[in-house]
Amino acid sequence: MTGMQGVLGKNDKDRLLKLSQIAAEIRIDIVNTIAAAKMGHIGGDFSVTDILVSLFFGVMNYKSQEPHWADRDRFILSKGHCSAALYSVMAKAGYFKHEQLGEFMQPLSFLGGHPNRRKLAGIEANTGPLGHGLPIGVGCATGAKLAKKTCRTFVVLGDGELQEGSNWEAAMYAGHRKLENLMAIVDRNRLQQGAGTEDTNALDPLPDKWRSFGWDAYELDGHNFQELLEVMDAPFTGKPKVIIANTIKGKGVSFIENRVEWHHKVPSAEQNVQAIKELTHS
Ligand SMILES: Cc1ncc(C[n+]2csc(CCOP(=O)(O)OP(=O)(O)O)c2C)c(N)n1
Repeated sequence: MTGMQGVLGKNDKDRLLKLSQIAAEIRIDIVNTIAAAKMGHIGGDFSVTDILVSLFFGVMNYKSQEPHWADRDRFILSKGHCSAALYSVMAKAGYFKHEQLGEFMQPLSFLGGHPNRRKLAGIEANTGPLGHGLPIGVGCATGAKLAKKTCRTFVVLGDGELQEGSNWEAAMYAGHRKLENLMAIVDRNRLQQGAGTEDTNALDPLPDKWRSFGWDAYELDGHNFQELLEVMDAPFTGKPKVIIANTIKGKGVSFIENRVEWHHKVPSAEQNVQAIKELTHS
């Protein structure tokens, strides 16, 4: 399967509806995947789902049956603890069989708690230690630019993750090199592990910080597919681009939304049933 962009008319109703249907299915897959493993990061998986769905089913060029295709867009999930969301999206995109999601976090599985490029073709970078994805993405984008390739690099970051200084070294260099083929998307759910970002080490005003590093910065609703696609799909601007995507940690399930303890809490059997009920009727 290739990226689905262009399959539906750009920004038309059907296309947006299709993306929200896919996102609902992905969230159900995440619940089932984490239930089977009894481990995972459900809050951050749900906040980032619509961003990942937009990229994989609306924007990026790739061939899931030919994951090393030279001209593919590069994708890095820097907040690698949300691998259950990435694997659910990759299964739906055809990188591996849907039933293999049941192997999530089993001993020696190719679907480890954090993405591993040596275990799953299509993963571009091993992530999990926060603060590594953007520097690697800068390397990918620099390489593509030097090789005069048209492929783009997309990096998804957590907002808590931005407290790692390595991000700002990478941002500074990307601005300096005018890496217009690089896009960072910040999953701005305002929670990190155990606390709010603004109580821990405040990030606001976040778009201004990126602009001062030479980036074009956009702030939008990270659960609105139309807003996401419009910015993600816009032509190159001569600068790297960042989307501050305002999201809700746990989006889609009432008792998980915006609750800090759900960073990596695992639902009970009854909570699973309730979660799937809510996601099915959303
Ligand atoms: C360098 C490093 N320090 C600490 C951790 C442990 N850790 C995993 S997730 C997380 C919170 C990250 O918060 P955020 O980036 O906002 O992710 P989200 O809320 O979207 O899940 C922490 C501290 C880590 N993975 N890497």
